Amino acid sequence: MNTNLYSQLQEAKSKGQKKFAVLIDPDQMRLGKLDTVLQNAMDANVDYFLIGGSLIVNDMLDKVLVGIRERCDIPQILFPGNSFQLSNKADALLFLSLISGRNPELLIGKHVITAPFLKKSPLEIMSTGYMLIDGGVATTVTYMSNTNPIPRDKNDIAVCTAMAGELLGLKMIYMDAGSGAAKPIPESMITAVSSNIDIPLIIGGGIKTPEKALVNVQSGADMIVVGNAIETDPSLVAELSHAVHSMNKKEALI
Ligand code: 1GP
Repeated sequence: MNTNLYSQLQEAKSKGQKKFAVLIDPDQMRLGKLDTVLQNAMDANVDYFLIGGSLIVNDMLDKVLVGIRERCDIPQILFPGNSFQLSNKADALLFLSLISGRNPELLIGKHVITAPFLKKSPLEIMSTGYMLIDGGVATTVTYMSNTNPIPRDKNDIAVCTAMAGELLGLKMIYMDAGSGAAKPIPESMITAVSSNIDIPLIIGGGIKTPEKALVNVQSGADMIVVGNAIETDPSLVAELSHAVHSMNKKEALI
């Protein structure tokens, strides 16, 4: 098990290096397609797999984690949609507090329930301030969380929310327009938030092109997450990963 992913992320951030993660929803990903995605991810030097979904309706979680582990060494980070999506077969867990919402269950309630399991677990726990941003359509996560996303033109609310998360001691901020968002998070909001916090900033939701992935890291994102677009077209992994990592090459040349 890999137990120092957070220090790797902090070090990468301090050097201006960008990370690319592929989101695998165990429900959506048929094992046949998983093979293609894994091979493409290894070929393209993908940094992490995020494993999770808002609504896992079958028991594929452990099967997918073991299937990935058998085939490759890319670290697996759980991105749980609820407190049942836990497994010690992953490397780490995004311990999410939904700080854009005002649903106490997702701010602290579920955390109390899962704490005894996590305290004993070998998973690396990464406490993360999770912020939903309006992505132009009602996404599963908005409905399931029973919260309102931050309006996409309210950069000041996003900045203050992220700053509060950092001051509360959360280790990362994940701004998400929701899986399958029609509109990804605007660059101006990414710039505003990233220039006001010192912890790693993850950006996801509705990113479909290498161009948008690149402009997001140029705007200050430290990690880009893509799910849907890769489920639809697994060959996109290479271009997306290359776009995110192209910033690292530029940094190295300076
Ligand atoms: C969703 O940020 C992730 O939580 C990824 O979104 O599936 O739209 O790429 P997509």
